[in-house]
Amino acid sequence: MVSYSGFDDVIKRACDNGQGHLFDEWDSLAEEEKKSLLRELSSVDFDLVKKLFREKDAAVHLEYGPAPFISLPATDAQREEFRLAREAGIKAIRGGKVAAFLVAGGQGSRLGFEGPKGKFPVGPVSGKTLFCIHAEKILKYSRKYGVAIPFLIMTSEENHVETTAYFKDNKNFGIPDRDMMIFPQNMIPSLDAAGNLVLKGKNGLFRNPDGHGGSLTALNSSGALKMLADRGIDIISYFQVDNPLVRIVDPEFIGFHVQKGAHVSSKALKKAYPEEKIGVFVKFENGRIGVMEYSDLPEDRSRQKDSSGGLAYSAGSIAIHLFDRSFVERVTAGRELSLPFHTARKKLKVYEKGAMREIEGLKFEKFVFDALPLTEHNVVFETLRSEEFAPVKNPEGVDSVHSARDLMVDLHRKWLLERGVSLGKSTAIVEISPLLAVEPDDIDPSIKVPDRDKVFLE
Ligand code: UD2
Repeated sequence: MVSYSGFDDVIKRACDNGQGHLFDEWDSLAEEEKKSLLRELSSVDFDLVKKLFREKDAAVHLEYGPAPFISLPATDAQREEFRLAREAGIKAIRGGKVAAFLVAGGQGSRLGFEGPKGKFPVGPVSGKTLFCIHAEKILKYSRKYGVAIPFLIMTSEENHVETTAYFKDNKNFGIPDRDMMIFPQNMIPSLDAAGNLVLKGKNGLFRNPDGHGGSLTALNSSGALKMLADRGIDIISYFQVDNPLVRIVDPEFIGFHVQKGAHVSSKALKKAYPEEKIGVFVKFENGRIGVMEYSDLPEDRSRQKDSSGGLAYSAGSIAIHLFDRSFVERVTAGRELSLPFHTARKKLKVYEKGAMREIEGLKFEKFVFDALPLTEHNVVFETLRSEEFAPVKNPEGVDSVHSARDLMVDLHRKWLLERGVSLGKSTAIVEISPLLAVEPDDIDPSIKVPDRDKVFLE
């Protein structure tokens, strides 16, 4: 067995747990490389690694059916209910009860883009990045409601430095430093098909971010929960980096959450077609609400019809949630939050026997929506796809940057028409800056749209 002063117990623990192969190249490592590998190994929880491998194919056994949800208002009585919810929501926002929380631990690799996905330019005319659009919306909400709204961002080891530098270089897009907090999530070892730890290079373990389910633990360990408690903030508005249409601070949604005393509230939209790559809201046999990821929903269920001929599992999750701070405190108190790990079988580029090679490997991630069944106080709230969902996932085609830009332009043109503003050229590509409007009411009806093919209103 190899030896290194101060780290022999780490080396022994790794070998005792069947990971001696990690030291195959030991003699060729420089001092710093040895130390770096040992430091990483010292933080590995070998019991967890064994459990991950043992339970890699574990499935949920609870029976479930479609979840109920609050539909878009269709009657006068429902419109009145929404009006009251809006009032309650505005009261909570103005009272300083809301913070925005962006999960941005993922990279833009699926888009063929190096670096944090938030740096991807998506503004159809302005070329503003996803990060910029999110930050400017938050600034606009702050100004509109006359209150500071903290902006929390979860990154991962892969993009923390670059994300932090990007916000610093851009002066947080106008958000004061005291209202910004950027913190990384945990990393978790990836394994080969036989359950062994693998190396990403000579001196580093192959690890991946622990999934957006790690965000609740990271809120706690980063000190963010404490900061929110100190500021009297009760509601954490959670959203993903890839959706430029997200209403980050939505008075009606927040109003229902508050009025119904919910611990977790989630937005849903009608699934466009059975194979659409979004999870669906379900109600488990124990009465709890959850999300079944699209890849876990059996095909017959994804196609199942309800009595009116629509999809039975129609309420799709677009990964927008409100978490009560005290709920997050409760579920993350003490031990590690016990959300299940989901296994993804992926090709990994690993360092093995002196060379880089591609292997079939296992990556493990927690999903934030697995926290929904940890409470019986949930609200699922329907929203309109055209007003709130333009995911940027692929370089081309469905859910691509092109479809997202088109959806932004469609919505902004609709807002102008709703306010009675003439569009100038009827075919104009119009983009409205978040600093001008986050909803149609923010638009001054006397605004003049220049007679051009491409217009950016700010
Ligand atoms: C997610 C949902 C899907 C649907 C869809 C809507 C899952 C498993 N699926 O699909 O049901 O709601 O979004 O667009 O969530 N992230 C981290 N750390 C991680 C992993 C992800 O911060 O370790 C962030 C990532 O930066 C992104 C978000 O989580 O903002 C979603 O990740 P994704 O793009 O992998 O999720 P996707 O598109 O498979």
